[in-house]
Amino acid sequence: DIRPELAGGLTFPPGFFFGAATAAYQIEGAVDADGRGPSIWDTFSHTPGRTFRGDTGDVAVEHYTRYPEDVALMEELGLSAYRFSVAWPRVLPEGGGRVEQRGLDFYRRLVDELLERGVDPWLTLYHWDLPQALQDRGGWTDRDTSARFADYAGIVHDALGDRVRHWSTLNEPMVSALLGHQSGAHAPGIRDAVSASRAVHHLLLGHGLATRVLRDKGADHLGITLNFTPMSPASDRPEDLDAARRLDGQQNRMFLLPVATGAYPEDVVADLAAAGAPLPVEDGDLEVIGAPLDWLGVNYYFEQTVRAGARPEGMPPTSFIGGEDAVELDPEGVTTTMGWGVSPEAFTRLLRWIGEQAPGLPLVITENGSAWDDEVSPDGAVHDPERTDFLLRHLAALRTAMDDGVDVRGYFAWSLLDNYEWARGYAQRFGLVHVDYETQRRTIKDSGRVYADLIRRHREQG
Ligand code: GBH
Repeated sequence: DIRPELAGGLTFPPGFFFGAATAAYQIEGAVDADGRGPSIWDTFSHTPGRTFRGDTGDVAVEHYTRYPEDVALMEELGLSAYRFSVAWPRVLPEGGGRVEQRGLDFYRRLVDELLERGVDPWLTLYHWDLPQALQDRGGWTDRDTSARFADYAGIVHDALGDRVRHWSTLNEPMVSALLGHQSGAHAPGIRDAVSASRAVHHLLLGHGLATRVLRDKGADHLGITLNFTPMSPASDRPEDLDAARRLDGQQNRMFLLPVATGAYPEDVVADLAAAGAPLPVEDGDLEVIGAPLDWLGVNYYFEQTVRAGARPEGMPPTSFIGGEDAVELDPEGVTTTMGWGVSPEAFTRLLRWIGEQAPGLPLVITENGSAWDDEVSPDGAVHDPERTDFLLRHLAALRTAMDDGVDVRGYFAWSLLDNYEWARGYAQRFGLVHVDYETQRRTIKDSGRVYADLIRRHREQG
């Protein structure tokens, strides 16, 4: 059910901002343009069997050349802000060493276009596209990659720091580390607990080292983006409670607590050590990782219920270290085409919890959205009542958390455009704007129009 009455009654405090988000490999295409080097996602997506139908980001939605049109769409939607990522292999095709000026120039053109149209750029340095040259030397399992990331951060800041104020180091290190190295569902497609736990720590260390570099260069609005999946036990049997504790530890607490408090949760440290995959922490690392931030990015999609027990045959491998004896239950009720449940109430609860864990740290919703089977109808529009419903209910849930005192500054919808949904390819459409993959034609969906109305009303009230 669409809820125009909900949209009408939904108001946000003055200063609150609305935007939309994307990521480089999901939209840019042009993988060989202007000296770009290969990333682990080029390698992975071109490896048979790794992605749905073998889909790759080679072409994606051609944002690399169509960015002026895409920025015009942002203006049409009335977005105040746009969250995008910089592709490391465009800037440093070999991961380090030689800087590719043409890669930096692309982002400079994009940012200038945004500023001209009154859209505030929010830059993410790493959204999963590690240069393949660094993977060849161990990637995130190698401690040196953290230092290489900090070098890269400094180079991008030198090029764009005069015009971009909001900086995020990493997008969802949980996914890079655990889907990349434990379940192998994402690039680099490794399935090894020791590699996974090393990747966790080296990503966070990379975040901390980059934070240091950016601070030295004067960055004053610096954050990180984490994904959160609230975990509940299927029952209050001790085994189920413990499974939920362990998975919550690795999904949520293992990333939030070190950046917010400078310490890993003790139970998680013990779980990983018991699994033979201890976090490779060295003296002083946590001080680096826990350096103060100006904001925390929160990505939320769904909640999960978990029970103890052997994973049934045919179930995808676990993303969790030592998680072979835990099973995620199928969601109840409506599911998106990703197979994900819809639970705005869990969003409210999550935000309250983060507010308690990280007091004083302003939050920004850096991603929230849903995938549905959208198509352009004969009237030329894209009718997506499910997405509108999802959007409005999550905004209302967010508003409830804010009423409870949680300090949230802005909201980015995932995503601006339909795009390359990683291992799920082009079959999953998350956009507020529909893309016809044959013609690259963009069509604002009904949900995009509802969002635009809400933003317009917010502006008029503010
Ligand atoms: C985000 O990831 C990404 O940042 C974005 O690029 C992507 O397009 C978007 O969401 C939509 O997928 O850990 O194996 O139990 C969302 C990542 C997916 C992380 C589900 C937690 C739980 C599965 N989330 N995942 S698992």
